[in-house]
Amino acid sequence: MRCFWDEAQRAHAPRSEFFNGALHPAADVPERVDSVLAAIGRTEAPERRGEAALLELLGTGHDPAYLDLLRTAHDEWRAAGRTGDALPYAFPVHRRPRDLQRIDARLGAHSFDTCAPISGGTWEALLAGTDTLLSALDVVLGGDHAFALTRPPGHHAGADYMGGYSYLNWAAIAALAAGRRVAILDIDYHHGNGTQDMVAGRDGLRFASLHADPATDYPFFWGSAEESGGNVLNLPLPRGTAFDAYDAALARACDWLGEGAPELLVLSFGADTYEGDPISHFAIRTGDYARLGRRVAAMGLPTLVVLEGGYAVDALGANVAGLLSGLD
Ligand code: SP5
Ligand code: ZN
Repeated sequence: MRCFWDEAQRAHAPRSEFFNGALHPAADVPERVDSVLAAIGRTEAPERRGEAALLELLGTGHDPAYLDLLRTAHDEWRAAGRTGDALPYAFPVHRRPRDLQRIDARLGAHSFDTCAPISGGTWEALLAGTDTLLSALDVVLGGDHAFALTRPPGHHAGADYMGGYSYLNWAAIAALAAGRRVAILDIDYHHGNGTQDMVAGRDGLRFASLHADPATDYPFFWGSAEESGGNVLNLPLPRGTAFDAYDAALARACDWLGEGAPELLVLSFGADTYEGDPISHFAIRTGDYARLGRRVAAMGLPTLVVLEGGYAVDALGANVAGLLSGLD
């Protein structure tokens, strides 16, 4: 399978995230990429499209004011006398007015948590990630499978908000840019809230997600079974879910997506379903990922795989390579 990755994506390197009342070392570390690269072998650098072209394309899914914040936030953070990563701490929960100038207000207005820090190189990495995504999408539009090594992840980001290590929603951007009937299947441990928000109600797109029950797990406010309907299917699973129950739910999701007669599949793949993941609670084993890949391949669709989570760094490469091997 053709795999795309741009070294400039390494420029995103935040140090910490805030949850459970404390700062923790960031779980989305750059070493995740090294683990994947070592396991999948050859990658291709994407074509560089330039900031103006990328901004125009991103603007079809994301709000221009939000993109402007991503572009300028770290400079403004420094101009405000801060050091380290930009992180919000105050949030307009009832959608208070947004024509705000202060960097803390802008960050809070476009975030739903304190887990998407912006480092000095975040914007550069996001542009490179967009190039990576688009080059992989081109391959899939030509009828083959492709893997976009998207780091940082994307599925928690909505049209105008970041959160959960996610800034740009790779799956939604690809689905919108494809201009075809697209099935989006999200098999990260966490619900793909941003993807759901960006594609719900859109003709020609279907979104199905397998994830930990939001009654017990992040992102809490999205992803219940009751939130299914129209072009959205949510299949929450209990903590401790292992291969057999997971695969049964996956089969159901694939069948439902197939009913939309999709022309291609976007797979939001997170390996944080792995039994050894440090922040998650499913029990998928390394050897299971190829079987999951085969289940997805049975849909018979050209497939774009984008990477979401997966924080057991040592096993991440084998888990990703396993999934990709099942698709081929
Ligand atoms: C893309 C992705 O997988 N994002 C996940 C973001 C989850 N961040 C929330 C952190 C809270 C984790 N709670 C960990 C408990 C550790 N024992
Ligand atoms: Zn996740």
